[in-house]
Amino acid sequence: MRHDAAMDLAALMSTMKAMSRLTLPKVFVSEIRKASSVTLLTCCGLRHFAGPAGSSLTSGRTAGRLVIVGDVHGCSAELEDLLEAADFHKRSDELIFVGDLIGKGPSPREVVRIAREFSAKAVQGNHEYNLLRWRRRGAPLPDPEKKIKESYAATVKDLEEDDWQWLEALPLMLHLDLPKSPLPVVVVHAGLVPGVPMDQQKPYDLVHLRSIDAEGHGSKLFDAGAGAWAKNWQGPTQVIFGHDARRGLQKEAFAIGLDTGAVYGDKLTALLLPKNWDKPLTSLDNSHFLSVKSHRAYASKSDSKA
Ligand SMILES: [Mn+2]
Repeated sequence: MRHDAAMDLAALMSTMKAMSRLTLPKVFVSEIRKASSVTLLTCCGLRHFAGPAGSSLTSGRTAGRLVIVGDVHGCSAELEDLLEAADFHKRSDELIFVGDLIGKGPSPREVVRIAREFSAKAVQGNHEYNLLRWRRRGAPLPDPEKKIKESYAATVKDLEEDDWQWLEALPLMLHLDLPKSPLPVVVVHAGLVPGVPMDQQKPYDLVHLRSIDAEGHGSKLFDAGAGAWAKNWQGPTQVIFGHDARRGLQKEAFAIGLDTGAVYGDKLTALLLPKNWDKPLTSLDNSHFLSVKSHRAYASKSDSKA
């Protein structure tokens, strides 16, 4: 019996090594390594080796976290780095994106594939919003008359029908399930206009807003009169958002901005929010934020304001 278990372990390690040599994204290999020994061994047909109790294979978080990721923009390598650095555990953690998963960057399909594989939730960013609107008009490709942006054309070619269906189903606003939170928490891509009821916020603002102008209206511009919308937002709903790489990480009284410019060669950032979080988000400390460095710049900040 002991001999069998040793043989099976050797076979398992060999399988793992073989899998590592495949061109699987490292996040999946990492996920496989973290899977419980029972699942791992069952899937390999090796049922009688239980694995060492309490090892890294069997220990999992009980409460779990919401891992909320800033603007990825097709940077799949950085997304894999981030999930690995977060020690993301598919069984207990939940993956959430603040939108702009695609657009500008190198691997939109890969990012959508990771999101779907991990059963992630997400809101639409301005890039998803605009692409979906463009696609709904039924414009053929290539489409010189409608002047679809070059990077959009590449993205449209890259995505498959299943990916489009997944994107089509994304909402503009997501209410997070945090049963112990004293205040509601929502995710939107860009922002909310102070003074406007939640259910009357305009879709355009939800995916484009950056600032509040001198008259108190929403603006997509960086330097409108009253500054960042998040500084002007008085709650009580707490908002997690992206879209504003120029301002980078924002930690305001009722709003947290997570776009740290991954596609521009800066960083990709996640908020690691325990599912049993029971305080205002202002109580989050640095340990709840995780960033990974981009491999390189895939776009120039001067290319576009979006
Ligand atoms: Mn955006």
